[in-house]
Amino acid sequence: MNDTIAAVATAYGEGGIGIIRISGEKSLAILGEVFEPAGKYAGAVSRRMMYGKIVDWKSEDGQGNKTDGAWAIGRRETRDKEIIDEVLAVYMKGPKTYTAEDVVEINCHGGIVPLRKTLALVLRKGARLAEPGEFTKRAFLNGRLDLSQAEAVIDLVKAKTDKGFDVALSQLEGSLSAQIEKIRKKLLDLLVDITVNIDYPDEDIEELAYETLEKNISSARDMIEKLLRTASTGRMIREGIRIAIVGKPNVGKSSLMNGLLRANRAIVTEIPGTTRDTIEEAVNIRNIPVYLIDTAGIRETTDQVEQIGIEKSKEAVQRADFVIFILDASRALSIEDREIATHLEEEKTLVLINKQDLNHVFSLAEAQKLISGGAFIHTSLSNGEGLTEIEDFIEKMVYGGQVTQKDSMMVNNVRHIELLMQGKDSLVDSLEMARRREALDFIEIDVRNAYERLGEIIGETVSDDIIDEVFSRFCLGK
Ligand SMILES: Nc1nc2c(ncn2[C@@H]2O[C@H](COP(=O)(O)OP(=O)(O)OP(=O)(O)O)[C@@H](O)[C@H]2O)c(=O)[nH]1
Ligand SMILES: [Mg+2]
Repeated sequence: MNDTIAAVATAYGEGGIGIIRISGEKSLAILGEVFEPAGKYAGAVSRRMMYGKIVDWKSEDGQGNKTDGAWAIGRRETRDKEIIDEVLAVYMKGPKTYTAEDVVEINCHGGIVPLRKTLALVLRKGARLAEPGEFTKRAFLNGRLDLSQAEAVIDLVKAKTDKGFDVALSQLEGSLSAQIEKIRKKLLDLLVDITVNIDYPDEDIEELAYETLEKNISSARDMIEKLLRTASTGRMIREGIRIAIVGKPNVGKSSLMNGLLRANRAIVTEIPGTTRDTIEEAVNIRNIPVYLIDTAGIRETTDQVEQIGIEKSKEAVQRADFVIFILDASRALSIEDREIATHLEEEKTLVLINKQDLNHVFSLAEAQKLISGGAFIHTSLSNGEGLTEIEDFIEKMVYGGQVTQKDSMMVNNVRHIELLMQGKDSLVDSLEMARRREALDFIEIDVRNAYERLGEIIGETVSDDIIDEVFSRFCLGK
C-alpha cells in the first residue's frame, strides 16, 4: 500500500489522448523527474493542468556515470535530454482524489508507443506497475468507497445498456450501501438487546424480550427480502438474458432473428433446413442486453451436418434463460412440434403462432395443448407483425412487474445476492428459535451471523481473499 503505482488508464490502442495515472506518496516527485514544464514555472499547484514535455534526462555525475535528473520542475535544465512526448500533466493532492492518495495524471498523445515510453520512464523513476483494479482497491482500502461501491465501478465500466449504467451509478453513489447499513443498524440494536438480556437474566423482562425480538427479526428479514426481490431483474439488466429461438424447420425462426435485430443477419429461404448452425447475436431490447440464438430447425434427418446443427439447437435450449418456440399456423401441428414442446419449460417459454397472413390449420386451443402454461403471441414475421408485442413481453418478463423502470436501486451482483440469502437464512433460523423461546445465546449466534454476512457486502467484515477476488475482475489502470 505504501508504494506508488502507475498504469495506462485509457484503453489500449490509438486515440486522441492517452492517460498515465500515478498514485501514491511519490507521485509528485516522480512527475518532477520526468516532466519539464514549458515557460516560467513556480512549482506544481494541486489540480492545475500544466503544459510541457516528458523528458528523459541524460546527464552524467562526477564519475562519468549516467544519472537521472531530479526535480526538473521549476528548474530550466540545460543538460542533455531525450524528449519522449508533449503532454498536459496534473497533480492532485490527496485525500480528495480517486484513490484518496496523491495522484498524477499525464495526458499523452494517444498511441501505444508514446504511452508505453512514458509509462516505462515513470516506472524507472520509482513507480510500480499497478495491478488490475488497484487504483479502485486503494480507494476502498483508504475508506473512500465501500466494497459494493467499488464493485459498482466495474459495472459502470462494463455496462452494456443505459439501464445497466443507471443501476451501477446508483450503487456507486451508495444506494445499496445505505440499505445495507440500515438493516445492519437494526441487527446491531437487536444484538445489543440480546446481550443485555443475556447479561441480566434475573430481570423479569424475558417474555417481552422475545416478543420484541420476533418483531425486529422479522422486520429485518422483510427488508432483506425486499432487496432480494430486485435481484433477478438487476442481474438480467447487468448480464443480459440468453433467448433461444426454436421450432421445426421453416417456421420463421431466422425471420424473427432478423426482425428483432432489424438486420438481415440470418439467411431466410423457403427451403426447410436453411439454418444449419446456431447463430448468436447481441441486441438491445428496451435497454435490456439480449443474446439471441437462432437455431437449426429440429426434425428427424439423415443429413450429418444438419444432425449436428440440431444437437446444437438442443444445447442452446439447455443454456438459454428463455425460449421462443415458433409454430407455423399454415401447417398442421406435427410430431416435431410435439417433440420439441416436451423439452421446454412452460414458464420459460413464449410461443409464437407465426404466418398469420396464411390460412390457419389449427386453433389456439390445439396449440395450447402442446405447452399449456406458456404465453402465446400471433405473428406474421415476414411482415414484421408482432415484433413490438414480443419486445413488450420480454420487457415485462425482465422487470417482472415488481420494479418500476425508474427505480435504479437493484441488487445485481451474484456475490451480494448470495450474502443476502445467507443473511436471510440466518434470520429465518433465529426467528424460529425466538418463537420456540430458545436460549438467547443461540439466537444471538444467528443474528450475529446475518449481521456479518451483510457486512461482507459493503466490505466491513470481509477477508483479503474476497477483496482480491473482487478487484481481480477490474481492468488495468482502473
Ligand atoms: N407467409 C409468411 N411467410 C413467412 C412468415 N415468416 C416467415 N415466412 C417464410 O417462411 C420461410 C422460412 O423462414 P425462415 O425464417 O427461414 O424459417 P426458419 O425457421 O429459420 O427455417 P430453418 O432455418 O430452415 O429451420 C421463408 O420463406 C420466410 O419468408 C410469415 O409470417 N408469413
Ligand atoms: Mg433459419
